[in-house]
Amino acid sequence: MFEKVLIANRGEIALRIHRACKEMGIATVAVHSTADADAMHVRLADESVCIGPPMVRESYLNIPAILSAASVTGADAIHPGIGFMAENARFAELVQEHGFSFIGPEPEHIRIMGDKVAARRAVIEHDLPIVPGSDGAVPDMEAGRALARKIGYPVLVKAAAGGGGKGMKVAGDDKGFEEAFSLAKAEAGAAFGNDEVYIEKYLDRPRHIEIQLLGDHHGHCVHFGERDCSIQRRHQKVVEEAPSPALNASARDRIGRLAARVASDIGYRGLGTMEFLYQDGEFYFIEMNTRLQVEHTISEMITGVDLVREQIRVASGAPMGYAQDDITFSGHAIECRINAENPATFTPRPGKVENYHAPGGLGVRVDSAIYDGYMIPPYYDSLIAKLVVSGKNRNEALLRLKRALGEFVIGGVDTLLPLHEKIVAQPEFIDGNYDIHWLEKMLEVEVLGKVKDQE
Ligand code: MV4
Repeated sequence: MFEKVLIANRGEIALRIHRACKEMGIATVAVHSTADADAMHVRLADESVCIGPPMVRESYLNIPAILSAASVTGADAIHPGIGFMAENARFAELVQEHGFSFIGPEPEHIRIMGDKVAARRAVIEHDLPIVPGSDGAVPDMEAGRALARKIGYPVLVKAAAGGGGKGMKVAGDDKGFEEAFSLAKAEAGAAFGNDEVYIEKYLDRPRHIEIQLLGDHHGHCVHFGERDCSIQRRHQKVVEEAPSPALNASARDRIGRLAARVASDIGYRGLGTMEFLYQDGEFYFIEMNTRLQVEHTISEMITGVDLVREQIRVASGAPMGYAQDDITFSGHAIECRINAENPATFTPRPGKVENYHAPGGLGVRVDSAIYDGYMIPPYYDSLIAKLVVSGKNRNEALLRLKRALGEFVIGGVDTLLPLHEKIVAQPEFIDGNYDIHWLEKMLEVEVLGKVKDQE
């Protein structure tokens, strides 16, 4: 097992990883920018190294500075956390070439899954259901249009280097296709320096359901069930829950085992998540994330497994030591992402936190690195806390969520807390009856209501 881990991240996720390390008897090294000198992840770590100025290019994305910090502190492994270096295959390679363990998958798997065309090809060979679409990248407009007709409109043109919705355009007919194809290609080229695009049949009202996976270095893969991440705005998740209100135990078991089998077939190691769209009772693979995810917490609450601990264990080469049937599911969990943003416009609102009071009690977990008097810097992600509730069943989790939101006080800055209070009061949310467009529609109706009030 590792003796010292360098955590190449900040905020609540750096703290989350630090906590797992401490419980495993592993010393931690924090890295930080000059803007984060007073951050909680720096205070709690055993050692810390300043790696550069506030801008992420010069600090949290500064590979030589991070590797030097690992070297001077004598760390034997690097955990990339979420974002920043987590899905950078070249970083993973460099970490290994410098003699450290990378707490994540093999660089090869990061590379394959980062290319959405290669990802589709990799899983289709192993009989995972995918959205009907092109076999590979679409070479030109004519080939694309012919294929779009064959698949049947509407279709989506997606960037091979994409994910997160960038360079994605819907086409409803031949004329729309020409525009969508050129726009998607131009956007992809500008955003990723790679203008390869592919085509999929457009699903109009799916749910986003993802399967949490873990593979060890001995060919063994298991799943930890699904998370429903349909409640999002502009590709930013806002609320996640596990299990999905849309699945029954047999559907869960079927897709979970299938995903774990495919992960094992491709030799996947570490934590990973397969994303599916789910519509009319069918699953369609879209992408795989090769990292720990923000919403891993809800899978932990319904399985009782510390996923970060397991991720570190398998990265050290330890065999998993348990089988799929040893993972049992009980109860229900919901996570609310609390961002320091205006709850109507979603504009980031950095500033000083005042009157901070976190909720507590049975079934309530808050993962956060903020504290009373903390200055939220303007340079980084606006996620400042995750409120995670669990209960014996969905109704109990919902009641706890309402109660906990009522207790939560974060003064001095705008946060999404008022938005979450609105969401939990919506009948469709209470009934679990929502798809990926539901939150954006709810917000539209609200704005229209306000305009009417002014008239
Ligand atoms: C789709 C889709 C409908 N049909 N693919 C958005 C980002 C990327 N991860 C995949 N995305 C989508 N792919 C087909 N064939 C709709 C979306 C989509 C979406 C997916 C998951 C969660 C939120 C979303 C919001 C808008 C669109």
